[in-house]
Amino acid sequence: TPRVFSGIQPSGDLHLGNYLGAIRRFVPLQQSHETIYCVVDMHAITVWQEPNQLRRATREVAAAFIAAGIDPQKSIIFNQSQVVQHAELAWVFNCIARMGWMARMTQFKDKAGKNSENVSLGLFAYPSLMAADILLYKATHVPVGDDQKQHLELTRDIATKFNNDYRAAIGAEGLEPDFFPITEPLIAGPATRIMSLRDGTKKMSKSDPSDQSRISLLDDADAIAKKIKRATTDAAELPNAVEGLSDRPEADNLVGIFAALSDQSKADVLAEFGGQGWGKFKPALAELAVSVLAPMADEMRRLLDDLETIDAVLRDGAERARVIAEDTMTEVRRIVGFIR
Ligand code: AQP
Repeated sequence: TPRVFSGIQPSGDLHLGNYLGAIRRFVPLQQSHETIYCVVDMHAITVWQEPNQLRRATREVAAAFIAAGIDPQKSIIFNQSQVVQHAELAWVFNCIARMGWMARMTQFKDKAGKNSENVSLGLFAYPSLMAADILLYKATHVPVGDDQKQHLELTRDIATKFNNDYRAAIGAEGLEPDFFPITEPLIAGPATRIMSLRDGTKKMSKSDPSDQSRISLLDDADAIAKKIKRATTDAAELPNAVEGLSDRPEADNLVGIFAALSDQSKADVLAEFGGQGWGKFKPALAELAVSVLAPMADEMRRLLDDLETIDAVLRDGAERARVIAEDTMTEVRRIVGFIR
């Protein structure tokens, strides 16, 4: 059966980009795939996280999954650190991946900035842990936003090199020669890369210091409306066709958000709003965003009122994940030559 894995870091306030680029797309996959959705807390600590904040954010991501429509019975929902096999496989992959591959990762370069001597070793090794997350479950498909495309390619490189390096051992153990699958990214739709509301050339991000740059999933209706009203735009009217968005990143972003939230194409949105000014479009976008996000925020708050239930979902998910993870690790230990 095709199996889907994806993860979200509990590294700050979840935002509209995380929702449209990832979480929302997780929901329909439950019908066609076996689905595993992970709160990747071990990834989050690659940059400093205050422990209480990490706990809060971990439960918040789990609540967002459920509020968005992920069924904890049908899907496996858990936090990464409860399944120690992630760390174990990541170590093996640290010994498969090459320094040069890691050094080419644009997310590392962006996050490390000029000061790469003083970032954690974990931040450098991040994609190797991500490959372990995915391949531990032999996932065939990974729904992610566009920013994760390069990390997915690295996951494929790691799987290929592992399968090649250990070809003889894999055969000797009587296992499939394509031991790890070559995972396909699922990156599609009008919202693969939502941009900052303040700067149409920067992606909307949890770690942007400006709260005005993002719509958080727990923002109230008032905050959402204000942020959209203040969003940076040019002065021109909305174009009549998609081509007219090509060198207007802020306009392109807001039209893309409208399209994604209303399940339409950008062309459909422009058929309705082309030729009109921002004074018409922004209130309509705010109303639409509130109509989608407010019920979800209410449900998240309700779930976060009962931490025991959230923690039980994570614990139950971890138990189910561990069964699959341990099967894979048992084979990996044999392949690599670790004695048990
Ligand atoms: N702006 C975005 N547009 C579309 N998709 C996005 N994703 C993130 N930002 C956007 C997708 O959300 C999923 C979870 O991402 P993550 O938790 O691994 O964090 P990230 O990709 O590093 O981005 P963030 O949210 O900005 O976090 P920080 O600031 O902590 O790095 C992924 O599928 C991602 O593609």
